Amino acid sequence: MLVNGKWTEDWQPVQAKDAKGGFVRQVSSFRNWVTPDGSAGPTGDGGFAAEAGRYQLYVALICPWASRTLITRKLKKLDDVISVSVVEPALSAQGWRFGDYPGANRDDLNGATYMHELYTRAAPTFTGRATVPVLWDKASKTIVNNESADIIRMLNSGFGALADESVDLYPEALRGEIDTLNERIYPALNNGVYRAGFATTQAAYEEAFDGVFSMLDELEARLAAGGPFLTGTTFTEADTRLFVTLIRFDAAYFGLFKCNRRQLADYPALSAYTKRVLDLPGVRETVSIDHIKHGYYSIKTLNPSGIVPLGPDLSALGL
Ligand SMILES: N[C@@H](CCC(=O)N[C@@H](CS)C(=O)NCC(=O)O)C(=O)O
Repeated sequence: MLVNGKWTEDWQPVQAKDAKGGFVRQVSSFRNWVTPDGSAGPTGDGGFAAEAGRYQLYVALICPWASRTLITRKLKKLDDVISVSVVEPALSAQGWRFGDYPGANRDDLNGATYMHELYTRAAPTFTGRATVPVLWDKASKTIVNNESADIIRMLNSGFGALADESVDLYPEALRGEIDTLNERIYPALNNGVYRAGFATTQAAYEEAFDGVFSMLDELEARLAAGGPFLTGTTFTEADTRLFVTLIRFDAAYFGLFKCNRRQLADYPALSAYTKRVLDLPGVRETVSIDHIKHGYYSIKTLNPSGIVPLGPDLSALGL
């Protein structure tokens, strides 16, 4: 991680634990918002007006949080408005790196080799982890925001007519229900798989594992009874946030993170739902099972040999 703007040690997956040995995710630190007129958003400072070509998303295709932003960019038809840069799937000793791995690219915009260089460009004495996603402002050469939950909201409504305004992923009438779903699904499932995978005690692992499968069981029942999406007929950000975890489940979390009571393939309603989301225009392009497998299985503390599994067979999803 970075300490006072200097890279200090080899990258480690877990740098913070709670009292019971549970994995604790770092809180995001850049919280400005792009708005149609550049006024300040719910947090941070103003000065980030929506403009075509002004912003770039830095992402990893292995990362579920970054993938939320990529899916939102596609669904809001912001491809020509916001550019994208993809890091290599394997975390290097200095964290995310730009390079020639297929599907990744070099950082033509800023000429950085590592993601952490962008953090120190934005904040020369930054202390913390250099995470993706990052929304970068080319005009003021700084990070607008590095919290995906914020970024998907600003891609939904901060770009006004530059985006497809007929698509609303956080509609007024469904906000209460979306917020409640997010607040339950994030700790139990989206982050729950990480808490299982990175637990350093048996008790922390078992607690996270139980939370993951109770939530999957609940969502299976919900989608079997209703649907086609979480809140009914409208696809919302709650679906984006659930999908990014489901699509990684059998390829990474079942094996590497020991979330192995059942596979996604054992849940008929959740499998059909995952395929439905994957088939929305543009979504499949945001998914790279190759990056997902290489990325997760490169985490040395969990997989010292670095061997990447050949399975599972994801042909039922068309992958
Ligand atoms: N709160 C952030 C979390 C992002 C996050 O944890 N990203 C991970 C990849 S999945 C990361 O970049 N980790 C690098 C590190 O921890 O050094 C968000 O949702 O945007």
